[in-house]
Amino acid sequence: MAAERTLILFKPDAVQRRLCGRLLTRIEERGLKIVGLKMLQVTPELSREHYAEHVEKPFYPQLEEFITSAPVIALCVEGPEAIQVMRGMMGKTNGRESAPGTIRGDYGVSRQMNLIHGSDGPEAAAREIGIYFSDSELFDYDPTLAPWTCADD
Ligand code: IDP
Repeated sequence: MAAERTLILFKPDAVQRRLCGRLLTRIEERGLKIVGLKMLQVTPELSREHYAEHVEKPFYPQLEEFITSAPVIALCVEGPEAIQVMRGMMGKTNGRESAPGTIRGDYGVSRQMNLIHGSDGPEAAAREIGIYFSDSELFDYDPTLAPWTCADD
């Protein structure tokens, strides 16, 4: 199975609540590979670029206020079907509707402050990785654990 990349953000609530270590551990323990990672402050301009599809929606001003309220941690995560695997780990948008065992279902009850962003498809992943990472900030290295995490693929 070909490896796929996805853009993940640990949102300001995850940073403020000191949950980033737990979220990173979940991703690593699942067997996914971190190929890029950095902390940054999202600006209003970056927020509008990232959330272009939501800019006209009534909740956008609140979303921009939230996502710019503290730094985020951006990750590029790689693995077989990484986009869907991460969406499954994240759970539904609204923490109250998200199943126990998912990140949003285990750590939140908010629709807006839902801890984590993950690209929702291949086109979004390519676009979002390009927004947050330059080529030199993404790393190719030997996946030495791959025979132990996805040998049947
Ligand atoms: P997703 O993050 O689960 O893919 P999207 O619909 O793409 O969900 O929404 C982007 C982000 O906007 C959500 O993660 C959440 O933080 C925020 N959001 C979505 N819908 C609402 C809403 O109705 N009220 C407030 N914030 C919302």
